[in-house]
Amino acid sequence: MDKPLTKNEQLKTEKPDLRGTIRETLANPEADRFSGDDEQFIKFHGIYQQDDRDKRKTGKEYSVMVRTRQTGGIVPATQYLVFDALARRFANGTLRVTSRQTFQFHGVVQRGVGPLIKSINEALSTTLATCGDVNRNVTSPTAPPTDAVTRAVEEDAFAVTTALLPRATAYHSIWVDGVQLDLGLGQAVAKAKADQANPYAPPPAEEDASGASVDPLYGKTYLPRKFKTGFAIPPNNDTDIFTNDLGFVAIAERGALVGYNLLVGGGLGSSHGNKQTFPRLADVIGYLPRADVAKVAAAVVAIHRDWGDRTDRKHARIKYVLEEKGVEWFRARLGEQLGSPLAPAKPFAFVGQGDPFGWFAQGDGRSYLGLFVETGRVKDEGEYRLMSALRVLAERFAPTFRLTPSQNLILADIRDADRPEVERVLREHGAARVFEPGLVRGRGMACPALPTCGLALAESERVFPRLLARIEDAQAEAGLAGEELVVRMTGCPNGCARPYSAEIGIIGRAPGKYNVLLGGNREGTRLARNWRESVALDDIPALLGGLLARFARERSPGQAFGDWTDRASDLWAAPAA
Ligand code: SRM
Ligand code: SF4
Repeated sequence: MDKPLTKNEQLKTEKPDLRGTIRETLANPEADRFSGDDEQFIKFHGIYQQDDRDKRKTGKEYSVMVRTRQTGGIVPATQYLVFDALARRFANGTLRVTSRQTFQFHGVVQRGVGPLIKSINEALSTTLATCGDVNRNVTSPTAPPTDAVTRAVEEDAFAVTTALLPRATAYHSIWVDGVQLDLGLGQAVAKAKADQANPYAPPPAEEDASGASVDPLYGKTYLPRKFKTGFAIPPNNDTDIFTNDLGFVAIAERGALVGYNLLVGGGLGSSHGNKQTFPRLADVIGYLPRADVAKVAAAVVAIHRDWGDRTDRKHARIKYVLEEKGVEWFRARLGEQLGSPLAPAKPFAFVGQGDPFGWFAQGDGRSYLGLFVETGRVKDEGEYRLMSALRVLAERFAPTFRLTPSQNLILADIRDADRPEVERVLREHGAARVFEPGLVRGRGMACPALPTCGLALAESERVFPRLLARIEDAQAEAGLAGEELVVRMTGCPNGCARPYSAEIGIIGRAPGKYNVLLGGNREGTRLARNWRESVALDDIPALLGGLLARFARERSPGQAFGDWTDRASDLWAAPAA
């Protein structure tokens, strides 16, 4: 007998416009939450219903998380100022830089969600399809486009964003047309609007014979599951391109972008104890000329739409289609979609990943500044007032904000002459730590986990800085101070801070207990594997300290920790326990 469709599939089939009763809930001053089916619909609009897990013992306190869309992490200063004001007015006073180059607002109260989303749209960003069974934010290298190849890749990232944006009309009628703008923000929003063209203007909806609006790519039931797209420019793999469902690796000839190698089938989410689920790196499918990038992106999405598993959400990502049907099968389906097969892939190689820190000349009388943002959280806390400092910098110097895929920040397009003043503002706000994090903290990532994430099994963001400091100490004791080490932590095996593509991955299993993964590499081309299971948080530094000391003694010249652990066969002799 055929397996039944998942509940989410039934919902999408019954109510393809994804409106539910969202508008009614917004209009009801008594409602403190979205409920029932609306909890699923709001995800397509970039919203997650959450509750503060620290307070559960005394009753659930609801709020929502809202995620924006920022292709390539680009945020104009005027738009940033609107986000800053919104975070302070309607959310918890912080902005979270995510591992996919977007901003998240946490703790948004019910009465604030309407004006917040309306203002984000008025400031020419959007929250449309930043969650849900659709293509999410398109990632792209973060350094400002100071050369022709980077500029061209950035353009293509926007072209693919537009090609893969759903054309659902509900979003705009609910959040943009149906909501009153918060008047206090009128001036800031007007400035943001005047500053740029709208990069996320929805493509026009199409109608079927009955006059109902249909989405030509997603149809009525969208995708079986989330879908993620990224771009990378070798030799830097800062977007961790092999972890995406769909990846484009730039191929340049004589300083010009000529096309892309296509990667399909990456994804990291898995569930403890469920062998049907696993992290996977993408396969290299072939080469396409630059002009075909949007067409090929839509064709890959269509294959996921038609072949992904709609009977089991844990098995519904395109990575399982690739794993089970194989690369040759995929190439043949893609050839059918496009009318001809792709050419063979061209050679490419990555040498590392990670963000630039400090000042860099753009070559046009302007500079960019790479800033370390601890666990991606832009906030004011005690003497450390990064949130206020960034507001002052946005107002005075109007830099372009570029969010990185490692949860850091680049301030670009700053006049060379303004460098000292920019530095002074940051130092005056107690934010000196943003300048030189070193190659352990600067490469580290942690997901939000508790108290906001409903899926967290253990802490992550809140314990990560202290844990990393202790790992740094252990590294120094082993005589390795200052060496690069990629450590990433998550509160569950979903993999939001990409621990499976780190040299050391630390993954929550239960409160205070973590699996430790080793063997990934800095290039992001090899997955880390489970080394020890259910280790107490406090025991992790000593466990890693022993390994680092051995690594310092035994490694070959220049060998990286991840490469050493991958090859030290005795480390893997005993089963993970
Ligand atoms: Fe994620 C679900 C946070 C990047 C795999 N992710 C969630 C939710 C929404 C929890 C939920 O469903 O209720 C988390 C919200 C927590 C909170 O309080 O903010 C959440 N994911 C994040 C962010 C904010 C982590 C971060 O440290 O920055 C990232 C937002 C990205 C963005 O701006 O779009 C984020 N999530 C990722 C990544 C990394 C990436 O895409 O590069 C992954 C692994 C790659 C992948 O998709 O396979 C990832 N998130 C997941 C999964 C597992 C999906 C799967 O195939 O099994 C879930 C759970 C789910 O979808 O059911 C999830
Ligand atoms: Fe939540 Fe797990 Fe993602 Fe962390 S990895 S944000 S705990 S879903």
